Amino acid sequence: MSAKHFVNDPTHLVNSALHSLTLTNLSVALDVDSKIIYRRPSPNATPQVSIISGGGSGHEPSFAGMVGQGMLSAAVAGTIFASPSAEQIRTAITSRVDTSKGVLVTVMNYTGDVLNFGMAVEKAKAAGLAVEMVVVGDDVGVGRAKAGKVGRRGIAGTVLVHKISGALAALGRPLDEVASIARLTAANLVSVGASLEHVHVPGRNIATEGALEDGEVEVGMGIHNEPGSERSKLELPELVGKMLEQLLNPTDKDRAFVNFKSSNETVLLINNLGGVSVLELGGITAEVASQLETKYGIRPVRTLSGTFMTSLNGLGFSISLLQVVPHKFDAPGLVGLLDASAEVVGWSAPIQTSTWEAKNEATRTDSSDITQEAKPSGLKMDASMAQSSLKKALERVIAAEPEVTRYDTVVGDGDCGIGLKRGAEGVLKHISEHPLTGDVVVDVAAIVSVVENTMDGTSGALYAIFLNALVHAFRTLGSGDASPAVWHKALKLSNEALSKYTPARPGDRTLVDALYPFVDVLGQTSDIKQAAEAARKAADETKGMQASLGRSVYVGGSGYQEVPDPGAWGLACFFLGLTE
Ligand SMILES: *[C@@H]1O[C@H](CO)[C@@H](O)[C@H](O)[C@H]1NC(C)=O
Ligand SMILES: *[C@@H]1O[C@H](CO)[C@@H](O)[C@H](O)[C@H]1NC(C)=O
Ligand SMILES: CC(=O)N[C@H]1CO[C@H](CO)[C@@H](O)[C@@H]1O
Repeated sequence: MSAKHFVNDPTHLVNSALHSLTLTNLSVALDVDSKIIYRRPSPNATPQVSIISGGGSGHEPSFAGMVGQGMLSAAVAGTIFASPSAEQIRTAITSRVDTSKGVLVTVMNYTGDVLNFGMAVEKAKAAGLAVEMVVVGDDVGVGRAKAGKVGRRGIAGTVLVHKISGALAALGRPLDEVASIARLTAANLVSVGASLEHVHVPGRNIATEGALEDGEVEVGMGIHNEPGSERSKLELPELVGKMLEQLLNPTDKDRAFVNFKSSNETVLLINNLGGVSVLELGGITAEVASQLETKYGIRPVRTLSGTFMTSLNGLGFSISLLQVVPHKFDAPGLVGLLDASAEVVGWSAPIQTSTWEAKNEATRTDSSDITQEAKPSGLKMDASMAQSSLKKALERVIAAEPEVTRYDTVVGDGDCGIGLKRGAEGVLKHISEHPLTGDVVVDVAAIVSVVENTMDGTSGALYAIFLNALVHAFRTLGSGDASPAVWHKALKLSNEALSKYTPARPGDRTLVDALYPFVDVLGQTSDIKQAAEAARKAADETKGMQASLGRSVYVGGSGYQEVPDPGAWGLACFFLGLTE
């Protein structure tokens, strides 16, 4: 359990979080004293049934984050994990929403919430308002026998009740219909959670009793650390298997709260309890979907995955399944109401009905890749001479591996030599199987893809960018003989291209220290021998240079004074090999 928080005063935390909703501007306002988030009145709004929900804080974005067009009209917040008072709720019902078409109060099945919301509803009714209350208990985590009088609790599936009833209310339907659709949704809904840890409430002492052991998962744990049905060490597939069994097994006398029929559509909601990475939630969603299909033949008509109802930063998730059933009101079906637009921060279901219904399963399988096939350029070099020079240069890089590795062990992480060797071996193999053609563009382009596939890390990317730029440069230089002057021009253009992607310049102790002098001297002398010698000298002079970029920056000590930069040295070896 992590007891580290940015805000440790729970009162300030709840109040400021509620305030934040008015900053992100959801056309909502905050009643500070009663901790109510409500939709701002708007003179042109058509009256609709108002929907109020709420409960303890710590479940964000439920409930305050669900207030806005298409969902809740107001949410009442208690302190963390504690019901709001009946007086706060009464204020919300009687004076923070439009009561002209009636009010639906939806609450989750917790003793304190049911009592306080119930008391407020009775008071409002006594005062003559049309109010209905719906209690949601979607959790199947604790079976009938064990739950006894406590009954089923409400968890993340409740959000679907809010969404569907909110959409019907937004269509202007009357209170009895809105309440009835909320009950219909709740009656066809099951959820179950699982967590790896209890959560810590900011400002409270850490309770160590009851903590889960490493690797243990509590199946059916509630959103306030309530115990579930069992604790065990389970891998995700087994865990999901167990959870789906609790949701779907029609012969489980202790559960089987909804009889899912194969003829009915199903909505799947995967909810993050607050502390699961988005990446892991994706992995969980995929596992759930796969088991639903293979074991139960269920392909959900909608799959929603995200953070809808948390338990603070709970390291867990819940699975909810809604059986889609028909209703008799003059409005879209449950799925249509689910898809209807809503302007609230807490609801995230960005996919539109038309996209879902298109069921587009097309993929791109076209494997032709224009970057792999270079067209001949007419820029020529002597193929057999180029082949033998390149072969020698690559062999020299391979031979230099122990030396480069030693330098990199002193000033880097030791992998530079191996990386260069892997690239050189790859190119060597390629040109022995596909000898150079003598067309500069075709030959360099062929090497680029080998380099891209064999070299990784920063230097792999630098070489790949440089060589791609070289192909491009040659292509712009027309046809004819690839003289040293043409090579110089192309190399110079490639240096410029490379410099757009790396700030490395001579003096920074990188491979650029060997590259620039080679290109410059080739331009001045048209003599590759002198150019290679200049690269060797410059690489040697990196001894003693302080690295401001690249591999050596993070390595301390004085090693940089004794050895050259391994990347520069490796490249110099290549140039020297060309001239052998
Ligand atoms: C809520 O809990 C009570 C017991 O407190 C139980 O009798 C009832 O069936 C539960 N309601 C729902 C909707 O699950
Ligand atoms: C789905 O289930 C309900 C009740 O279990 C049933 O009335 C309905 O006809 C079923 N089929 C469809 C397609 O909704
Ligand atoms: C942050 C932000 O956009 N706030 C705006 C919210 O809406 C009110 C009016 O409804 C503006 O005055 C705020 O600037």
